[in-house]
Amino acid sequence: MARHWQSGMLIAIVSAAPALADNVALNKTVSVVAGSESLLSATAAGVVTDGAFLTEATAYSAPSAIAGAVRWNSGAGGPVTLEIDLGGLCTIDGIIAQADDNDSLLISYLDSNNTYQPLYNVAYASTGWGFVTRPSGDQVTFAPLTPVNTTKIRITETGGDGFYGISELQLRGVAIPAPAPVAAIIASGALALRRRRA
Ligand SMILES: [Ca+2]
Ligand SMILES: [Ca+2]
Repeated sequence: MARHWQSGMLIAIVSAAPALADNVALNKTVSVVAGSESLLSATAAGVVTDGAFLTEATAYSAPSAIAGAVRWNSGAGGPVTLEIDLGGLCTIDGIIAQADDNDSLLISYLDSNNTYQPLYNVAYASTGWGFVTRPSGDQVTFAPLTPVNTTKIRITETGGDGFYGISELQLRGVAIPAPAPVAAIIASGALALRRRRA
């Protein structure tokens, strides 16, 4: 009887976890943490997480791209680093990025040792031009990722024509509840188990 109760409790804990379906980057704060002198306009960095895509193949210098993307020329100054603060610990297992076609960008995540680790390469797009969504122009398909837990994401350039731009980054994931209550539940469950076995 006691064992059945323990199993039920564990199932309840597991099933309470929401599915990794939400865009946990939506409307999160975006900062230019390096290379601000290279920006081509004063467009607010928050366009990267506002949930809005440009029309596929929007030209790099089109008015909608100037308004809806963070664009920079790394030849004019230092490389740009954008940082997204997720506002708490999240598990992430998928990504969508819309960026200029002829560049590659590295998306990194902050690990538990406070070090940025590679998460996803926004690759040079072999088809299309202007702003192109990776992995799919349908703008809804997430590229699968090996799940990671993180609080911050960074975007850096890795190659291209010097004129970079990113208009949208979406991360499929779920916010992780504050650790203390969960740890307390597990600890109390383990304690109860030890008492029953004693
Ligand atoms: Ca956007
Ligand atoms: Ca480019």
